[in-house]
Amino acid sequence: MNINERYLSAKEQFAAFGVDADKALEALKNIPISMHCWQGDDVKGFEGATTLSGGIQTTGNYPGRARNFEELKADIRKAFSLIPGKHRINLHASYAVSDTPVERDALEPKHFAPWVEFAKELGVGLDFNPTFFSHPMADSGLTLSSPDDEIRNYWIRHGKACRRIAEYMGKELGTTCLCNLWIGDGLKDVPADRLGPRARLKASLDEIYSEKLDPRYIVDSVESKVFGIGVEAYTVGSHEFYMNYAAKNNILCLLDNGHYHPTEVVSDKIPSMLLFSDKVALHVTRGIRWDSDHVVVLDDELKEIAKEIVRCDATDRVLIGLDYFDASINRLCAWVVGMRNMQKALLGALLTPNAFLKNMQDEGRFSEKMAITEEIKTLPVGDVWKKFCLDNGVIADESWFKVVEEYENEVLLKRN
Ligand code: RNT
Ligand code: ZN
Repeated sequence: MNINERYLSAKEQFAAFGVDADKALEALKNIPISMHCWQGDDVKGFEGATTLSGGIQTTGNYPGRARNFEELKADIRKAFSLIPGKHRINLHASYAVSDTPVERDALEPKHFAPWVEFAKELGVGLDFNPTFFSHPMADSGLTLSSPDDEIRNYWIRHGKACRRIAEYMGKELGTTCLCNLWIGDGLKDVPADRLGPRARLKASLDEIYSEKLDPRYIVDSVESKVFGIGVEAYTVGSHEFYMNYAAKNNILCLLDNGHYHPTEVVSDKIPSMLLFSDKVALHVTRGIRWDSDHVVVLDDELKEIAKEIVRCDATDRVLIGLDYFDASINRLCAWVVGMRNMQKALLGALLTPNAFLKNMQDEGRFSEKMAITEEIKTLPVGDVWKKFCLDNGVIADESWFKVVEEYENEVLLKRN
């Protein structure tokens, strides 16, 4: 049987549960995922940084890392050719394109004009992040919460500059740019003062967000964390801190599913957040022990996150982005695996008879709900996925890896 025939057979099996597979394919096409540029170069950026600091770390030295704008663009282009549908690119301020070094507090839209041009060429949107790490002014481990006025003010100016850049990107590309703020601020050992740094962070954020920008072009979010590498005892920007800050200031919370306690899940947070705010943003990742940034695989929590997005009828209210960095494997492979997995999880959710199962829950038919939930786990989602790839002009099966391999041999290995 070819892909189309298998699809027709799968479609019948889903129809038996009241699910329309054609509709699922149409819906999936309209869910953009923001692909993080930083997987392409181990979060190094274009400022000549040799090490990554600020509570995060990449490990591995797989050959072929993108060393500059041209190489990163080429790699992104190649990765997109293996990912079905139209997506977005997520940038960090450390990826400014300039012949001469620019201080982070002096960044301007013009330093991102080449990225905007690239996004236009690909027909994709851009998202943005100020970069509060890998910088001498962040060496103390404290930025927006620093007791040092000079340091704090430097980073406040950086935050402001980045919001203007995000607004510019949104305006140029005609699609709202998510400007997400994450800082690694924290302490290695148990603090003597937990309140002070948080009070300073709050005041810094108030200044950064005091400038009113056009909501058609920029939407702001803040990202919390439970702990980071080297800041194990205390993180200034904790979940409670930012959830309250976001609610009171009408900005978005960004939930990174590598940033919570191991049994605390983001899937369960999504419906709660959606009851209180119009939108919520995600960094989809995979935490393993102390690391929060492994490549996204199709595991149970990813499926559960996707189910909540779909069941809450919130595919346009949850802004999905990926966030991980693995330097021990082919970096394009890491992108393609993560992006395709996010899409597979969404497809699985779209093919789930959600209304039917919800009804059983409401009617207390829990045995039947369990029986059906378990049976539908083996329905042929893969056949529908292949049809999606075929319809969107990308390789449907695992042979996409051959393309990555070929690119590795012809391009990446020649970089060193
Ligand atoms: C770090 C945060 C943050 C970064 C990126 C590079 O723990 O998840 O989002 O990964 O901004
Ligand atoms: Zn993140």
